[in-house]
Amino acid sequence: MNSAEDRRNIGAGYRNGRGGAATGSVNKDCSPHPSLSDSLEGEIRAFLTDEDELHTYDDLTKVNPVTPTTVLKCLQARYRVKVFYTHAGCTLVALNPFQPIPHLYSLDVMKQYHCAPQPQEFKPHIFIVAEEAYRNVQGQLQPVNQSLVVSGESGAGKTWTSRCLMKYYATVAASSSVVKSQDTVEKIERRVLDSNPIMEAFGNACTLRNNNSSRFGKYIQLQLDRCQLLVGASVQTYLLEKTRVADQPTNERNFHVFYQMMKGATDEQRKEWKMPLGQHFVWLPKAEKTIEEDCFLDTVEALDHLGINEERQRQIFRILAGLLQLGNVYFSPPMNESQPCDVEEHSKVFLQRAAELLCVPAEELQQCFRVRTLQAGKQSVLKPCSQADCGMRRDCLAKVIYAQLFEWLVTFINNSICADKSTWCNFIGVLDVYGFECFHINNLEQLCINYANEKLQQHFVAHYLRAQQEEYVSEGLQWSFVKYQDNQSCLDLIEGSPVSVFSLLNEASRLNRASDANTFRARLEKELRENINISWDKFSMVPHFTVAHYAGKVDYHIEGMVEKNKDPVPPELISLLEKSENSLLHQIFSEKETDNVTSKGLSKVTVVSKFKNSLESLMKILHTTTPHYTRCIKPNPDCKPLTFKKEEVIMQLEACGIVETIHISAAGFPIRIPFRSFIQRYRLIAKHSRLKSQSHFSDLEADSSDIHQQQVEQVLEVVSPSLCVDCEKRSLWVHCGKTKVFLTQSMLDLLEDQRKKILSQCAFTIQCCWLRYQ
Ligand code: AD9
Ligand code: MG
Repeated sequence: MNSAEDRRNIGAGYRNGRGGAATGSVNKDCSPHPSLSDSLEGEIRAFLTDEDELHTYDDLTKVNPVTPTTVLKCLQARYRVKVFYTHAGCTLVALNPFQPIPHLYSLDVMKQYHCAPQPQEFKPHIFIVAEEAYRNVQGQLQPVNQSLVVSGESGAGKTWTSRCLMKYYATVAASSSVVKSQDTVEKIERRVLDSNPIMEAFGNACTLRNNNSSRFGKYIQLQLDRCQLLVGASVQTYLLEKTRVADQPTNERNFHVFYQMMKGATDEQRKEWKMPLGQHFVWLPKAEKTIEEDCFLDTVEALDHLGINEERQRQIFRILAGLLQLGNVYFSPPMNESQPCDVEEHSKVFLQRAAELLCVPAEELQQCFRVRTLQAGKQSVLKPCSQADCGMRRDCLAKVIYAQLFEWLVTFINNSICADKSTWCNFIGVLDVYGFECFHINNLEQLCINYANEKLQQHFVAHYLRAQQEEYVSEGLQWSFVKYQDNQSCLDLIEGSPVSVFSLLNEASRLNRASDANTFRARLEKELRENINISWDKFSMVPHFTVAHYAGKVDYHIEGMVEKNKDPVPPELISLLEKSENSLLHQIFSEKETDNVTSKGLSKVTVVSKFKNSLESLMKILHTTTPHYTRCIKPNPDCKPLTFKKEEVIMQLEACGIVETIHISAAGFPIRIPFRSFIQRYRLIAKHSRLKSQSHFSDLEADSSDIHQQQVEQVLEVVSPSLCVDCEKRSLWVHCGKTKVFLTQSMLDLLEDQRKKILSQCAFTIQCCWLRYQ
């Protein structure tokens, strides 16, 4: 290692991080230099982390040096010895073991963390985060709501962690509170936990990345009463991937609930749902694959617990069965263009079954797919749909029904678990949202997801910097913050006004004509070319744009983006559903005018506007809470137990901002050295200079902060005399707090240079004396 790098690394042991969590404490590595005769090499080594000890480091910010490589090595060493949690300053890093580790989450372990006077002294664990949040609510004079933000890529363990957090609170904050549902009396914590299997059955699916991938984001608020007992909860969901119901990516599956029905139905239900054994459904790919989540009884039991009665459940499952039948309906082109398409002969039976299950007239259902009603003044004109349009209208019907059914379920769950406002006073929110996504082909969904991640990253940065600033204040530093180059310009690009990707998308969506990808690309380039976060590959044949996100560059394909943003629903479909004799379907489509579906079928609010609004509400809530961050990491792409792939992990560390956190810490005074340690290490600089000038260094062993400050000043005077006379310049390099010296990396380099020079001079003198003596 070269000396410049050595120097850069030296201060890392003092970096700002979580206090008291490291078992392999680097402070011992930062012990003072014992005597002038120590060899320089030994001196440097003393500051670096011993690789054999890496697994003992409970906090990544204390690994020395803090670089992506050492951070990675530390995590790998810990994973090897089955330690899955590690602090990274104010963040917890959770590595997915991909195998059950029951003893890690047992009731006893929960109690241990809950009852410990200082849980932080135990090994890092998600329960530390949970307990910290719980005590934060409790311990304040003015209680403060808390948010637990769980992030990471698909399959990293966000949902697993969120469930774990909910179980923790359902255990340690269990109340005797009960709710009456039908003829049973349920404990509230049971209901809150039962919301999970329902939302996962309807909102999760088996994908290439994760057998139980959440296809929506969620923020659940656990409501606590004055005694800190759990008395209720409420759930907010974000951006359900409804396209999956009618279009499953290659080698992926539809939502779990369909497979649960197929596998778990009784003979009677099969008959009712028109799902004979062995029936092939186009929208149920990979039906032969069985996964843990395919348990129909678990879902039914949870629906029972939440108070969804048998009749309602029957209606729900009949609707779902109707959708599966729809997927088998195909259309054949007409003999001549003026005629509507026909339903293919072998599909007719499925259309008939779908109509029966959705409780709508089969003839009208068929007509809705085949014919479009155009309004020309007061007159309605019927226009036959093309074969492709018929298919699109069929898919659209399935998507709108599924999305509205999901929303109805979430509302029902909320009504069932939400406590009366008068009974709760604080909440702990758990946020489980999709991580940053960069696929081979990215479209509107990825743009929204990555935009959400930009928002969360901005929130994280602001919080992290605030935590730093608080330390400056407690140390009595008068210092205004160096502005950190944050991701605002990327957010401006995506959502800003007057022009941004979202505003241009909305503008194109409002135009009542088919959108052309190349025209939209040209418009983007014309309006946004000044923004440094957007670029285009001039030689690409595919209309696209590239956004430089904080986590990396992502290429977005434009084809279909405007149409997805409009998300139009033909009005005929809505009118048909309003007429359904399935009272649930009827209720969903007639009672409320949903955000995106009016009775005229036109989109009122575009997808990005709706998403932006819901995200803004979320951010408002997050800003009023104390956040706690958990970054889940997927150690290998194949979900193999206990397998650690370095390339995978480093990419995620970068994408989820761990490396960024380290960079941010370099924006202020990243090196904080307690006075005593500073003097012990650098007093030789002052002593050496005084020796030369034959003046005196106040080498007093004292606890007084004044004397310490004096000694620090004496050292600084030697290293850079000019700094001591120019206060303004000095304040950019170094500050003395009440107990610590705060340094920039450059100042530390200067000190280390000076120190090394003196040490080598001494070594040379000793060598000369030795030779002379011989
Ligand atoms: V996605 O963005 O919804 O596709 P998540 O939510 O990040 O993704 P999930 O929580 O579903 O991932 O975890 C994936 C799988 O990893 C789980 O189904 C578990 O089998 C496994 N897992 C995750 N965390 C743990 C753990 N702490 N212990 C054991 C775990 N297994
Ligand atoms: Mg998930």
